[in-house]
Amino acid sequence: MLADTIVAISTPMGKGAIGLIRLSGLSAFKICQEMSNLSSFKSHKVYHAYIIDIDEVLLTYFKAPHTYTGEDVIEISCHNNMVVMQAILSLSQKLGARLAKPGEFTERAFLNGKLDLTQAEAVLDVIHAESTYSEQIAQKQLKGGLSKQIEYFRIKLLNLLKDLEVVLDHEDIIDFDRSAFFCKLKDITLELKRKIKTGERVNRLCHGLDVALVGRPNVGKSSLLNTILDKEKSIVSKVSGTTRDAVEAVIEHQGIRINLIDTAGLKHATEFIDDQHAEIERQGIIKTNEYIAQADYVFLIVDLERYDPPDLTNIKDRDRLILVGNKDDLRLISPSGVSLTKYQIAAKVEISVSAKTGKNIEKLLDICIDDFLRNSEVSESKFVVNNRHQLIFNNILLILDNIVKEDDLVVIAMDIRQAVNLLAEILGIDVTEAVLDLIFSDFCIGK
Ligand SMILES: Nc1nc2c(ncn2[C@@H]2O[C@H](COP(=O)(O)OP(=O)(O)OP(=O)(O)O)[C@@H](O)[C@H]2O)c(=O)[nH]1
Ligand SMILES: [Mg+2]
Repeated sequence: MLADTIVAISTPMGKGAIGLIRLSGLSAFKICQEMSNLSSFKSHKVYHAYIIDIDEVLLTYFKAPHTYTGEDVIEISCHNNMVVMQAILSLSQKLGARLAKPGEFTERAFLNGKLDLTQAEAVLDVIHAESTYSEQIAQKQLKGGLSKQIEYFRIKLLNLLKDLEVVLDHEDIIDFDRSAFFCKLKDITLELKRKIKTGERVNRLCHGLDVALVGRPNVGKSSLLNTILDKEKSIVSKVSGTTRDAVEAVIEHQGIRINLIDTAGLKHATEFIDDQHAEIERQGIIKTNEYIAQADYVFLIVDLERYDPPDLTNIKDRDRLILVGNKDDLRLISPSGVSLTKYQIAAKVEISVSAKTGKNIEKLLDICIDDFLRNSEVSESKFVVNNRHQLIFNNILLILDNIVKEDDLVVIAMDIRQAVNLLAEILGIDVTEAVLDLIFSDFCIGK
């Protein structure tokens, strides 16, 4: 247990029914005795009490070590009024507590071995989750989703190291079966790579899929965005070139966040009229091409009312391309109506929709999510690989991939040991204070 006792308001600022103040540390219990009318408490019980001269409250005492931080914890549920809460906070400080830094309760949980670093990060992910999916993944990570994977690979590498050390200790009598050893190492590396890739895709899904709506002017990109959102977010008009600046919007579909970007219509080079608007339009199209390059999926929208083929020069990656024929409601009644096949564009999937009637709009959104989840490892994953993990994993893979070039068994053993240590670093073993400060500073005060 750390020597000092910390205190913080754990609920957001503002008025509300209940506010929570939390104390953790050696003196939490004593401070609570001194500021309330109660003198004895049993652990994990809630008491009706008075904080003297301040408020009528509910007090919960959690005796170490079975607490969130691993230390004695007191939670005070009072009226959620800033005057009341500040008064309790000041009184706690007068009695010996100090104000907690952001994330300090969770940092203490980590330092006291209640959570490893991937689980502490998961606490932050739960707080910041912006979709049902990302919240669920964070909960799984909190239960040890990534920790178990790391442990699995650590044991595999340690077993390999053990084999190697036996050879090193008895080099004169045991022959080293180099090919069998490298075969095992290769299998572990491949399995690790697959898991990392899955975790990275899960991370992508947690942040949301980026979907760019692109196509010729007037095909109905903005109309489609508005229909998906069920509100008039983007300006729609008969005038070609209505959208110039990208319009971004976020939706949740099947519990997953989708970041939609409505873009400026792609004009052919010959269509630019050299007036003062041309430069603005060109800028808009440069931006559109940037969105195309970055998006997870590109909805290439074409017009089914009349044939108007787009220029595909900047859409090279067909694996991310979903061909969307819009204005399906007009296709058969318009004299110039066309079918989607006439466009002859090779895309991952093609679908006819109508922004006007809403036909197939749900299906369109299902397509990209189902495609992303098609890999069952992603849909069943219980862990996420964030940027910090990714950097460490890259170093591990660099070491494992290079071992094969090494002849000296002592160096090979050292390299495997280093990979094992790096795996431990993901869990927070032997990480520097600077790394911890960086992670916990993202937390809110009181967590
Ligand atoms: N009948 C019908 N009309 C549509 C549909 N989608 C869009 N429109 C019409 O097509 C015209 C152009 O729609 P917009 O959504 O502004 O097209 P856009 O692709 O965003 O155009 P720019 O921003 O100029 O590139 C408008 O008059 C819409 O009402 C549809 O599904 N059916
Ligand atoms: Mg538009």
